[in-house]
Order: sequence, then structure tokens, then C-alpha cells
Amino acid sequence: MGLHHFAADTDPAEVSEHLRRFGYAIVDDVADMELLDRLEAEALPHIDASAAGRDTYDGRFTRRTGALVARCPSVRPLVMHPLVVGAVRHFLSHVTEVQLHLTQIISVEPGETAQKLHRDEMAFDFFPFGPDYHVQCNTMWALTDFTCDNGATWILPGTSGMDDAAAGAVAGAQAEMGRGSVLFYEGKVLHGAGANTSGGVRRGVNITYAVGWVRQEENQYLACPPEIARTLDDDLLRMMGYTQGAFALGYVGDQTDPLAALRGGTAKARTIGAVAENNTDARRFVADIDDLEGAG
Ligand SMILES: O=C(O)CCC(=O)C(=O)O
Ligand SMILES: [Fe+2]
Repeated sequence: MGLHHFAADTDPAEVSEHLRRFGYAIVDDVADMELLDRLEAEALPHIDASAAGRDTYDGRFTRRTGALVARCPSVRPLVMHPLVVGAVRHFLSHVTEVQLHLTQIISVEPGETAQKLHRDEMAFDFFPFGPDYHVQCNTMWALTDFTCDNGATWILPGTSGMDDAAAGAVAGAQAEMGRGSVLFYEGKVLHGAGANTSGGVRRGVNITYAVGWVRQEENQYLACPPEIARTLDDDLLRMMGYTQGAFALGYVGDQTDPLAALRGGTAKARTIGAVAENNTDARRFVADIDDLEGAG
């Protein structure tokens, strides 16, 4: 059975709801072609310099090229694309902040075999997050067309809450899509890159997001050096992690806000009361403090 495709003007909440039900969503024709042309031109020297994978999971005929925010200015609008950020924030709305988790162009070259099916959240040391606790939300932008014979990503829909034996028996389908379309998939759904039996390269821009309290897969503070980071917009920097991932996480020195610290300022990081809006437990904690202060 084929996978469901949405139109580019779909409401981000609808994308998120499909993602929650089935573990994936494909939205067609989202990216501007000229932006993708520029991104490709910026990335190609770095792709050429990237080594093939270290094992069959990375892919011995697959090149992975990261640090895209620093290397490729044209990736920045994709990282902050309103449809993506809207869907990601909706999907991960149980946390105070979401953050950029990794940026990587995945070039699956001719001769590559299918990647082992997996769930991306295993990257968190195989921690057993509950079936309802989503920790990440991924995108794969098609930089080339994605076809069944060039390695389009396999998705096994609806496998997120299943144990591995049941999930492995589900019939999958490949995320065939045209250049400029974007595949969303979450951290619990079984998926993997397809085999490339074609004569051409399949390139996808994998941009993933995670809840603000976990360690990022790609170290954004080193992948993008401070002298480049200082040239970026505040919104992008906050997404990269220059904010508090939760009330106590990510300050610098004497509780300085990380974005202020990057820019040479001294503004204080936010207090628990200021970051608690999204989090019921945190709100209750703040109410208790307020009660105590009222009583004192
Ligand atoms: O390249 C793809 O289609 C998927 C890659 C993937 O799932 C991964 O490397 O975690
Ligand atoms: Fe994956």
C-alpha cells in the first residue's frame, strides 16, 4: 500500500496528527527549487569530501555530510520552515522547548543495500521511552527525486507502539517523492534507507528535531563555530540550542542566558516560572512556591 501524501498548504497540525497516528507524513512540493539548487551547490564540495559509511548501518555506499547550518546558508530556511517548525512544535508540544537535533545530507549511492530497519530514538542509549512519549521528530527533504530503485526511505506505518516482532511483520512502503517534497517521521516508527539499484545518487537533507532536554545528536555548538553562529538570526540560534532546553538547562556561567552569552551580553537565564507555561508539573511546582511565598 502506498503512503499518504499531503499538499504543501496543509495545516501543520494536520501533518502532526497524521504523524501521531501513523508515524510519518509526506508533504509534496514544499521547498523552492532555486533554494535547493543553491543548497546543492554549497554542499557539493563538502559531500565530495565526505567519506562513505563506516559499516552497513551507516552505509558503505552512503555519504553523510553534516554541519549544514555552518556550511550551507541555504539550509537555514529549511531548518526554520514554518510548516516544519509548526508541525514539530505541535507534535512535541508536551515539552518546554524543541531543538535542532541534527543536519545531514544523506547521499545513497548506486550499489548501496537497504539499511537495517530501526527506530531513531534508539540513539538515546536505547532508553525505553514510553509509547506515548515522543522524543524526536524528523524531516527528510528530497534533494533529488526519491524513487523505489534509488533508495527512497522505507516506512512501516503504524509500527511506533508495537513490539519489534509485530512491527517487523508490518508491510512497509517507500517514501517515493519528488525533489522539494519532505518526509516527516518520528523516533519510534520503523524505517530505513532503501537499496540503490539505479545508476544515480539519492540525496536527502535529513533535518531532525528533539525535545529540549536531551543531548543533540549533532553537537550544534561545535558544528557551527561561534564566529558563524553570531551572524545567525535569534530564532535559528534558539532552535540550535542557544536557549534553555527546560528551566534549568543550558545556562552559561552565572545563570546567563546562552543567546545573550553568545552575543557578549549578560542577561539572565529565565526562571522556572518564566519557562513553565507548557508543562503542567512545572506549573504546579511554581504554584507551590507562590503559595509558600504568600504564606511567608
Ligand atoms: O536515508 C534514509 O532514507 C534514512 C536514513 C536513516 O533512517 C538513518 O540514517 O537513521
Ligand atoms: Fe533512521
